[in-house]
Amino acid sequence: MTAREFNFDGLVGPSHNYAGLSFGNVASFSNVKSASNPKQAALQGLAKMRALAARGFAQALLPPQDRPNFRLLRSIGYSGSDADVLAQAYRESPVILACAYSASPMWTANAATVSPSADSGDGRTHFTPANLNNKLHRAFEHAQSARSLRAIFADERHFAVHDALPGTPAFGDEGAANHTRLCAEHGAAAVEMFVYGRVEFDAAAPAPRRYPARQTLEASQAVARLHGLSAERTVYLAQNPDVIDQGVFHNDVIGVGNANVLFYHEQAYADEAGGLDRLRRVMAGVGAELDAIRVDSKMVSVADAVASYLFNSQLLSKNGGKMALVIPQECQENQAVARYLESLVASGGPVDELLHFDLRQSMRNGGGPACLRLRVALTDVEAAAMHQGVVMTEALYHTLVAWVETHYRDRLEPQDLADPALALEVHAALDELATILNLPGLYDL
Ligand code: SUG
Repeated sequence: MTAREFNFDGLVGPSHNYAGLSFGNVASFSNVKSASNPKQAALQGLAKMRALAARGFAQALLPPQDRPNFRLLRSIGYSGSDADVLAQAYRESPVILACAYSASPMWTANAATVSPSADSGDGRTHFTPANLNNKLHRAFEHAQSARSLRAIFADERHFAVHDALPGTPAFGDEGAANHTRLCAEHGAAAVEMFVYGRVEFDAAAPAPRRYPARQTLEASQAVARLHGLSAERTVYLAQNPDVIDQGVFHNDVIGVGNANVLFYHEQAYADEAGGLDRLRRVMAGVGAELDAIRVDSKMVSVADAVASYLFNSQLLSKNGGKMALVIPQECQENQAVARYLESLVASGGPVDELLHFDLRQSMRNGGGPACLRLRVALTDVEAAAMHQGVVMTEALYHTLVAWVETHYRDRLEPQDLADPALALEVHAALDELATILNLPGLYDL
């Protein structure tokens, strides 16, 4: 069966801000409380979507989420009118107000784990929204993620959207950021590779000391079970805890896979040789041969990988068999990484083109090109069965640019989150967006 990989990019929401909420994510911590520019952030994301769609890659979007989360604020005791709730929360716990306002659903690699129909037990595409329970500001995303995915992938003959795993540390789940498919081509059965940072019920398993491991083995196994994956085609690899402690809070900060290619840093996994060996053997079972592009520390240090987001790139299959690497412009500003990329393209290997984008607004919160997209491989029949209003076209791009220009601020500072007008602006923007995307029941506004 042939299939195309759709990238569902997160449309950046109107309250994109820098609140330093993600301990273990170096960029988020370094830019705490600086002014953000939501308008520019949304336009940067849209420019990437438009350019990739124009190149013929299958491109769609996932909508932003309603903010602030008044349910969260009221559930912890703030009361009165919406304006009262905002004023009290800002006075007493501005960081919790920032959590309620975070536009973090823009990083849709964390929205869910996806298993296409070629891999799943019942021949449907399965989605498990990630509970993201390691961080308060992300732990309530899954409700709207499930709602959005169910609205887009409503046809139950083709799609199954599960509930998120229980929101408890044993099942810490960060979605597709720690998951990749390795296969001969997108429509073929694949090896699904899950990377975890710790094991809840094995105290002897490797775990980081300084920063949290957000993904557990138990969560990855539960997702594989829910999706009906075959045990022979599923591989679980432990992340190297030392790189988590250097700011690699998701595996997609240090490795990316596409088709039969795994592009990764030598320090990414706790047991590199054993892991690759297992992948090679299991991939042989699906008729695919692993093409491992290994970057060693002498070429690019872990610090340079984290600063440039070299591995948070998108590897996209082009017609003709070669791949393009979608990178943030920070990769070209880092000398070691820029030098490495030149050699990569010149090597005659699978990557023959670099596509770079200015995603600075997202990067300042630790979100590169790969964080901004959720991959969903779909057959033509499945692609026709999903909701079409979210597929990126030139017309939708222009409509959304006009919508952003109308509704988004170009500067947001921490104190602006207390302004009741901002909440009304977000509501008005999302109300109109639901109409633009032809998803009338999308929000419970
Ligand atoms: O979860 N940053 C996000 C970045 C997510 C990147 N995603 C992937 N690697 N797939 C996170 O750490 C920062 C929010 C703030 O500090 O305001 C934040 O949530």
